[in-house]
Amino acid sequence: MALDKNIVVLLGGVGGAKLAIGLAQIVPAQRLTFVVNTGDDFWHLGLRICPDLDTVMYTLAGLVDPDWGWGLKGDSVVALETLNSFYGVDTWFRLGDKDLATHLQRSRLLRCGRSLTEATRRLSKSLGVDAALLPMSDDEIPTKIETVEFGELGFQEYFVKHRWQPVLKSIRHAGCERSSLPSQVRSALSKADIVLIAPSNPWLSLAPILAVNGMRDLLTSLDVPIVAVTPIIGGAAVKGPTAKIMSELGQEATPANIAKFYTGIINGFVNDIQNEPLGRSDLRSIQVNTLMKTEGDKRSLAGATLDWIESWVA
Ligand code: FO1
Repeated sequence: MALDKNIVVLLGGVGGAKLAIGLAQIVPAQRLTFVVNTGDDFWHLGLRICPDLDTVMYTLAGLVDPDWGWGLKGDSVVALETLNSFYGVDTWFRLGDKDLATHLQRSRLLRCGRSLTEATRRLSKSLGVDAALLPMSDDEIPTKIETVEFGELGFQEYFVKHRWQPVLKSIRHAGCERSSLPSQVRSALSKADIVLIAPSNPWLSLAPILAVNGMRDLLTSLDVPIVAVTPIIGGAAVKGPTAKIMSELGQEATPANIAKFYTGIINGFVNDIQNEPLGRSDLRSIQVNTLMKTEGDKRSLAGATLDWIESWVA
């Protein structure tokens, strides 16, 4: 099963990390590259916070908090509570005491002139992550959400502070036109035998990756399977605002609309057994269980997806 194939996965945070750990259990680490959304990143309390990179890194390192799906298991928030009680700082974004070590070290490396790619390499190696973990860009490309109630919000203000309740009007990727792909992302994609798009939110997690200058052109130039996994199961998102955003953008939450989002990029689609068939003759698709509740589910989805893709060329 795909043991000799180079696999590149494009992904966001919690949903993407579930597929990532499934893949990491069956594919040799040197064959796996994860290209992670950094549109959610922000400077906060003087620190560079990269939630999706950290979620994937902690998940692969076996350190992630199993209840939240992000942050470190067994963490506390003494520093944050002290910041609030001593100095009255607003602590709407929960930064755990242990988690702070990652943000401090990353921020230190960035301030010393290291790129985010290099800082991420050092952090992930230190935590024993053998697969390559790459930010989508070394440039800051913050996702901005235009809302009905509050006008434009920074991503984490929208997602965490307002718990993704404001009605979304549009999304922009600030500075994407001046951005570039890290050479490591270019090189990994150029050598890829298979590209997977994880079941992350297409609008919030994948659109930022596709917005990096050169990414769409690079993907469309590849002559390999590029396969997306549905984040919509039975008309709803497993977690998070995918279905809500689709409705606010005037779209029904169907797998067909997810596949449509990736038009021109994907040549395969993993649909869920609970969904209606895609009904498209121009796109290969398979229906399997995509709900990843247990470690077995994550491994099974990764395995079924790779076996299916390999059967295309068999
Ligand atoms: N998500 C929350 O819902 N509330 C938080 O306070 C929060 C803090 C946080 C700190 C570090 C980190 O790496 C992630 C954190 N997340 C939090 C998750 C994260 O902001 C979102 O899940 C993603 O950005 C969306 O993929």
